[in-house]
Amino acid sequence: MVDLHEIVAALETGRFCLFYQPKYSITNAVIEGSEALLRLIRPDGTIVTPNAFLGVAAQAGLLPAITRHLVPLLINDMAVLHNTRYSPVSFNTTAGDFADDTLLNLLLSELDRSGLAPSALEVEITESEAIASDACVRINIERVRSAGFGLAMDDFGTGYSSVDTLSQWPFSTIKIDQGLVQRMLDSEKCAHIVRTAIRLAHDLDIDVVAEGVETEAQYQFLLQAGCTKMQGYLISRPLPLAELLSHSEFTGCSVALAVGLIHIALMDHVEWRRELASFAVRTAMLPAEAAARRVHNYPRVIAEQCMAGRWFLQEGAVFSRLPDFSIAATANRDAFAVATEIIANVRAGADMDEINALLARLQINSLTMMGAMMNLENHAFMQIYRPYCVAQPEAGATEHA
Ligand code: G
Ligand code: MN
Repeated sequence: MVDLHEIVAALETGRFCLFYQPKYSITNAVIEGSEALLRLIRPDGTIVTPNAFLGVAAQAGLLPAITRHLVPLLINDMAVLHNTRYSPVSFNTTAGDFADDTLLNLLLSELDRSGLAPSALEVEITESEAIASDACVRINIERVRSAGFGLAMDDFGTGYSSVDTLSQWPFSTIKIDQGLVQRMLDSEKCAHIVRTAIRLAHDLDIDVVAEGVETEAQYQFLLQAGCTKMQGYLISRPLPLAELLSHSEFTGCSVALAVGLIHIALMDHVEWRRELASFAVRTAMLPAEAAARRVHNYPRVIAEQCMAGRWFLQEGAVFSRLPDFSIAATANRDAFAVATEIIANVRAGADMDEINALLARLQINSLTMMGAMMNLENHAFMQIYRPYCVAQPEAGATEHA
């Protein structure tokens, strides 16, 4: 362990430094960004990780001093990483670092001095104490976002990094705690929690990063659950800056495909259809001339704004040569066209029979869309699992040189 004397000495002699761990985009199959991680280098060259000293430093009230000490190092490194695949860089803070505006102002002035854009930096916040309700913290954290920095909730699922904090602060990313990731294949409960966290992020339209991914099996799970980014020893350990830059292209994962996003899009569609049907039935029961028929709280009806619609235009475009892709995209647009018709008819005073006929048409489009998406999912599974069959001979098979 590290004692207080050594921590103070490290601050004075500049023996704290930052290592960088790459983040991997599961959907784009490339490294996208990195996380800066604190390390203490002892005079004999041994590297000490934060769990050996953060407890002592926190008790002595030294965390804000350490965070501030790191900012100039961070910004210098960020200038080196600028325009590489390791940018944007995430920087770890605690909610306590934002009890006043010292850190925020330091980040802003150092960044300004460097000429880097705020979007090159993501501030990660761990909530180790329940200070989410502190007004100063809230104001400073809102300023982090309005300044243009990314804002990530670290260790989602543990401690005070809770769903309630997520509802109150303007996070742009959640990072799923590595403990959950490491238990998810052995515990059905953890698996549900991880899958739900991923869906929650998609529903809130924010990024989701799984931390501590160590095995190909964990990667497979995350890929299929619709997780978009990950970090962990499977990709790379945290590395000193120079080693990071000479780090060769990562080739560990079998295939990266946007298959998990098909599932997310299907869930989104089912929910959208339910909302629309519920709205249509409830409203069609009102008198034809009721003013409530014309209030503007309709479910969204723009095909390109739903998750499937966005998937067709973005990650799913790799499937565009398959017939099921156009079947699904057309049926999705048709479903939205019927939805628009339903809303117009409800406004115009349509009765239950007319609405039921339209809902039946909507259902045909929905089922066509979902069936074609499921075919694309099966196709993706074949692409995912084929490399394993080719690469791994059956048990007992002998190989001859
Ligand atoms: O608090 P946070 O979740 O940012 O923790 C990051 C720490 O986890 C770092 O100190 C890093 O060294 C460690 N770490 C990063 N990737 C892995 C991993 O795949 N497995 C384990 N066990 N630890 C990891
Ligand atoms: Mn972190």
